[in-house]
Amino acid sequence: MISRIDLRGAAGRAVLDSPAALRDVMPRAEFDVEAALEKVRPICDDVRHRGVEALIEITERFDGVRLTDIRVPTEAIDRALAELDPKVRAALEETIRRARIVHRDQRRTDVTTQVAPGGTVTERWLPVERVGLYVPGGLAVYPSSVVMNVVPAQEAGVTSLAVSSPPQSEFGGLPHPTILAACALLGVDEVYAVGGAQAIAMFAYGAGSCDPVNLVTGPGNIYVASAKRLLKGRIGIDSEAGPTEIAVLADATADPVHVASDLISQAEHDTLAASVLVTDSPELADAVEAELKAQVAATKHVERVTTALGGRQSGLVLVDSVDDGLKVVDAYAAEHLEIQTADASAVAARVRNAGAIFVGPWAPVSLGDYCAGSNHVLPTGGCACHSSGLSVQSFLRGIHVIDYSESALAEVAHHVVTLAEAEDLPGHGAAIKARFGWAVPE
Ligand code: HSO
Ligand code: ZN
Repeated sequence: MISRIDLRGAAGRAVLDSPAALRDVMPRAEFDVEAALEKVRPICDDVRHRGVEALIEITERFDGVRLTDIRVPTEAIDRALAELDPKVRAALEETIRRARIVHRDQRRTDVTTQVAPGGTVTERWLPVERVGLYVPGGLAVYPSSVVMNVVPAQEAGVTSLAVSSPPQSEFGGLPHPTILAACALLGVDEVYAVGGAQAIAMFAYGAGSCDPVNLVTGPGNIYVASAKRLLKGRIGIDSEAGPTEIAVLADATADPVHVASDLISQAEHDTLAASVLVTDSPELADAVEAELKAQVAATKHVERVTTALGGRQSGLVLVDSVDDGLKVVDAYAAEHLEIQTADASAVAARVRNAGAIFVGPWAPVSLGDYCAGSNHVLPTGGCACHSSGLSVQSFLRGIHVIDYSESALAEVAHHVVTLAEAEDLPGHGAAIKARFGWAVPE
């Protein structure tokens, strides 16, 4: 059911030595955000022009719920917390506690650099003023994702924070109660019962009681990703999150039972989820394949997992050595990368591209999804080559503050004028000369 890619021997070497060939050979899901734009554009335009009225109509069409108000009443949020299973509450509180201590340490301090006597540049860090956090519904009702979005925003100092999540008919047209309960635990009381592309448009343009936001974060389906692409610029976005991915780099020391269960753990999210094992041990590959068969048969979401593991995005990749395996995982740039090899820390230290790295047998991705303290909103689709997961930094802006005295400007004035002339922009030079009686100080 899971395909194999053999990169051993001379033929494999040719692929491994060419980053482009390696990228082509690695499995990846089709996630065509561009193709969804045509469906999403009229929805966003409608919300822009007709606001709440459009939101109510679109929500009725897509979610089968006729909203009386887009905003979730405070009493409903409080009730969801009161009715939350105490065990789930305790687990969420621990998730929040751990996420807070990690994200608090990510805060930035302003840095002032003395460039010359009397001349300084300061990078001043300020939180984004207003943020919209999207929380999906449907297959993916994840209160843990509420924590992963809200905690870094709060630790960054964001003071205006709204959450939106689709209404569910079986919960009286409100977002899922565990989502509301998580909001209550985090002290978020501005929640909207709006989902999909229309929620992103509501955040971008504002509608009714929802003021426009500056930044939208949070995962979602292809329509949410597409709306983020469309509205980027008007709003900031975190990323266009695609289906989840796990890559495991393992050698003969890895336990096939653990490797198989970790591969299944992420395949459980989505039929498009990717589970990739990279190993230099054919014996491990065989044992993992056998384990997958046994464990998949017993797993709850058997159809979803079977489709994900059998999809072109998943596979077992055979290499000659862990060094070659590192080339493969770097080319793949997985959202989650587990290192299950001898001396896992040393191998992990050599990885260049991954959203998050899970080191050794006791740090499975499931731990990071919930209780490691790290963030689980991570770059997918190879974006780990250029992007990071959600963190406090995602909610900050660094403003450069330039403060020069007269003598500090005088010292460098002739260089500014020279460069302005070289770029045929004499007006730039004139702005300097005007300050010194039109004679540039030598
Ligand atoms: N693995 C998902 C996050 C998640 N897992 C939420 C469970 N709940 C993407 O990182
Ligand atoms: Zn997960």
